[in-house]
Amino acid sequence: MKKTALVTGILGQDGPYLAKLLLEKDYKVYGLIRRYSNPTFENPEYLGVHDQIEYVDGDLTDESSLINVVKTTRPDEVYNLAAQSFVGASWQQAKLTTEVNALGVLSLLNAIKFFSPTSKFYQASTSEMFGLSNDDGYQDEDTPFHPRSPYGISKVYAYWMTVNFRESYNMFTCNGILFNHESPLRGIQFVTRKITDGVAKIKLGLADDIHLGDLDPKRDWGFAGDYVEAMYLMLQKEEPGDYVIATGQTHSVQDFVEAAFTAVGISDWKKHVKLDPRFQRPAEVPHLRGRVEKSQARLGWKPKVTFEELVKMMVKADIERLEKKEH
Ligand code: F7E
Repeated sequence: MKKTALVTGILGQDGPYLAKLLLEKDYKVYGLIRRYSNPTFENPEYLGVHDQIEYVDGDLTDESSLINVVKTTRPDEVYNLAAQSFVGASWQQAKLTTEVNALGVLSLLNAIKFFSPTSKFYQASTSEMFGLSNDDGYQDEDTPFHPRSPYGISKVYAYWMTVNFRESYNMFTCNGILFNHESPLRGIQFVTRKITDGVAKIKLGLADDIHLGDLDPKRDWGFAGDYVEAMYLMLQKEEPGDYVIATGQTHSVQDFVEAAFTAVGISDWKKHVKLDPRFQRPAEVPHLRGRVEKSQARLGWKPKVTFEELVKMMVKADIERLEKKEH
């Protein structure tokens, strides 16, 4: 019998990468989608997995829809990747962010508990939960949380609810505490894609500059395609657990900018970058860097794509996209 997986957030960045991995392992993949008037399947199409996913209707803010989906699919594994995931928007839409990212997880866990209690559950937790907690400059599974945004706060709730269902009901639930992970499928409002799309446009003569909020924040950036493997590995373990997934290296936004301009042979990046207060956040997370000893030792997981390779991959994909559009 084929293994089955239900993936929420199937139209985002990670969903299609995870679906590709699971399909290669011969899973049947159900992808949860919200009722859009105009759904865009661009990301699953980009990875060539659109036709192999069975889409099911449901919304994290509607518990009855989740019950219906869990009851009818009874998946072996549930990967909850759906979220209002843009930190910057979470101040303006704090309640929506909480309803989707926090209460939505409670509803999904309840649906599993009552209608498919043996399903293994993966929760997309995040380094944004650490926020200001820097310890010795690294964060790991034991670092205390100090979230800095409504987004980070909503994810702390979901993290603990995931732990609590494990401890209270003996369910197989895991948190993957993923640090920033990027790819050509990254949404355009996130800083990496904003930069690579901007650099591609400047290179092709379609724009003059990129407006950014801040060049100083440091992030531990990895490749989304590598990170979905860690999600899968967590659910294959004998025992459930919580794992930090990161590269262990940190770079500033400015480092990313420089690398992206270098990738297209432009050395004078300062001419093209404007600081714009509209993109600053009310409270910033200054520095993130994950310590990955636990996931390397217990999952045997290691990132493969380096920072430089990631930047080049994204710039190249954006140039190709724009060239395709032009012709
Ligand atoms: O910002 C700074 C910004 O929006 C990165 C999400 O996947 O990763 C992501 O959250 C940094 C921040 O991602 C601009 O202030 C400067 O310090 O790409 P981002 P994020 O907020 O780190 C975590 C792990 C998640 O869980 C989230 O869902 O870049 N920054 N200037 C800017 N950021 C944006 N977006 N735009 C700017 O102009």
